[in-house]
Amino acid sequence: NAAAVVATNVVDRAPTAPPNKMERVYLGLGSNLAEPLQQLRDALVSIERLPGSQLTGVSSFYISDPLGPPDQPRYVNAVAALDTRLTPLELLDALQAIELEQGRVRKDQRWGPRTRDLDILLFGQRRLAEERLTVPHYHMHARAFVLYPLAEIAGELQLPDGRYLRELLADCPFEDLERLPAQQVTP
Ligand code: ROI
Repeated sequence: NAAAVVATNVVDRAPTAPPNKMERVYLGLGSNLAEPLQQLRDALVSIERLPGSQLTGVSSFYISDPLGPPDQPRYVNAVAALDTRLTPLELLDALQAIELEQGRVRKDQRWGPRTRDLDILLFGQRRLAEERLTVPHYHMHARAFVLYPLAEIAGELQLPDGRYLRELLADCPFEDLERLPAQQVTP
């Protein structure tokens, strides 16, 4: 259980330590196996329950052609906004636990199909280059299935490198994307 794992880490901090400040995080969600729509809905319910965190926005869901090997199903993609006091690595641990909740198996094939993929796209205005985590996500700048849903919930966004989301969108055609009607996300 992801929330329990993170809750333990949070409790382990010295009781006198001040809480981390809230930061706005954007998450990319993707799935192309085992009922992708339901995968995303379930992942959002788990994300909503993360300790020290509040889910503040979810984009529409989009159907997208696979980037990578074409012999795989189309994806469902979405972007969520999360306000969190978790550190980047605490959040990464929690997201990886949520990926595994439904039994995700990490496939050998690079860029192969996945049941549930949760990426940290942006973490406040931070730039991180750690072994386990690169932020901003290194492929987000040119992927329609990231940028268009992101624009729905954060149209005015400016990236840590100073570029505006709307500039990236201008160079990124809305091709191969199909926006689905608004989703109901309930536990
Ligand atoms: N392609 C699409 N359309 N959506 C994804 O979320 C996605 N995720 C991936 C790869 C395999 C690169 N391709 C994708 O990890």
